[in-house]
Amino acid sequence: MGDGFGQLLPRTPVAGGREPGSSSLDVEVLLTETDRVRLLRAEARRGLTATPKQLPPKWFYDERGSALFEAITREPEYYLTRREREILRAHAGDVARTTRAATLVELGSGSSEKTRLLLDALRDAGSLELFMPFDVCLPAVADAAAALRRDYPGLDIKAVVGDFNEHVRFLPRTGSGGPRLVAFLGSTIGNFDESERARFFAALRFVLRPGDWFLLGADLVKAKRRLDAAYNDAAGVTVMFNKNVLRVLNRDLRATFDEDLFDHVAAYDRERELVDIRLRARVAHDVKVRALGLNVRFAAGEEMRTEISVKFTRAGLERSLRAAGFSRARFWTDRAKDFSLSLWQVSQAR
Ligand code: AVJ
Repeated sequence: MGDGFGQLLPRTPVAGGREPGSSSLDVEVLLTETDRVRLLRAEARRGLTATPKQLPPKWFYDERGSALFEAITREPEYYLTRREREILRAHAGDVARTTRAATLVELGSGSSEKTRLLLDALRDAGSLELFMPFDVCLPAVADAAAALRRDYPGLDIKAVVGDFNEHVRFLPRTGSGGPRLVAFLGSTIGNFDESERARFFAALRFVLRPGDWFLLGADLVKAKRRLDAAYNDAAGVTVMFNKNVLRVLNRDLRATFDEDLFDHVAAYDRERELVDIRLRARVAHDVKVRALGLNVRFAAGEEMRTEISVKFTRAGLERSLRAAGFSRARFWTDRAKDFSLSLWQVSQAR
């Protein structure tokens, strides 16, 4: 991994070679391994000494966690990804023709698999020059970029490893200065609480210019039974995903978490319109976090929050995006109205 802020790693060799000059592939590391561990240390200390205990969800996503999340998206109960793909299949062409984007930035891109629908549409519209996948997980972005490079020769791909909360301000502009489209798909926005969400939209609005666009994938409020099932899949992949954060702490902070002493707990809270995801200690026990010199005491039944997954309504989304200075261009759902994809413009009146 990289070792300097903003360092440009050498071009990643791609199996099968590359045709010189056909396209370029770089991974820009805004969050180095050193930065990542420093941030993990600070956030783990804060979360494990707080009452109630909590850990931010971005720490699920090491290489194993990213793969486990991909596996969740294939589980029958986890409808989100399939619904979003249905909407993209139907409307990627509308997005491309409406925005005529020259740059596509994808925040929290992971495997960038659904993004191909957008890339295909933008390529057909003839406007796309640069694709920038942006994720906290270096292996995930590097692999995604390498795969895309093979399939989209001629497209510039600049992969960025960063924490999008902190690094949204580094959005690039192509030489031609054409419109930028920032895509934030998969309802990752659901991991933010109300104030984090407001801050994120405001920061994004601040870096966008008139003529730029924001495409948001957001899961919608629905029956509790379906939401509970989506976050408690029968195969137990979500359990492994949730507990993966403990492995990350064990490896990177030399902690002594025992996965078997915790249960996965996920339930939709109708009042707050979010799925609350936790790890509950089965018995009273202590965990050492050696890198922090910390002894963490868990009571029997004590719950530590590892994630929230907020569910949205159209009205709620419009309220928070308008408040941040966006105006709505389009709002789509799948046929079952489970999931939303919406396209926003920077408001002119400011
Ligand atoms: C990647 C944040 C959208 O909230 O549905 C899936 C993560 N957590 N199952 C979600 C997740 C448990 C997912 N997001």
